[in-house]
Amino acid sequence: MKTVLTYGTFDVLHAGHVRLLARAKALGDRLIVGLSTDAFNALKHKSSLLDFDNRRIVLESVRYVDLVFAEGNWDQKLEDVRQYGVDVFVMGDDWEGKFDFLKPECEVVYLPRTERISSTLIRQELHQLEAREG
Ligand code: C2G
Repeated sequence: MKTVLTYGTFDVLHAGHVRLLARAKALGDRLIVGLSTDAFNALKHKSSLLDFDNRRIVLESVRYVDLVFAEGNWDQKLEDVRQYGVDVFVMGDDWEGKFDFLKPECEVVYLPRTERISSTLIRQELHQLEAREG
């Protein structure tokens, strides 16, 4: 049973997220995801439109995802890797190199991000839509 692990905020789930999750799952037999809590997002200076429970329900519905747990801080990854018996750690390549400290514990894979889609873009579009429609 090859276990793959990834982390993220996964706000307003879009094709970029799903493609990351699909490619991550394809690297093993089960994919577990550390979902950033709202408090941790504040630490990441990242606000999300949807709160943790909403983001968790949506993420758990994705066919590639086998388990979702809370990511509450920057320092839990090593423990998570050990606790879940992780074989492969996956992140988008905007994180290239940032998690190489996990290499003694598991394979570390950075995958190309999907271009021209992001939660930030979606939010901008929403704001413009509101401005136009008033
Ligand atoms: N992603 C992608 N393509 C996009 C947008 C996101 O491949 N167009 C990937 C990111 O590279 C990341 C995952 O989807 O691997 C989740 O993206 P975010 O929700 O933005 O996650 P992030 O805020 O980067 O959180 O401790 C790690 C952090 O929790 C990562």
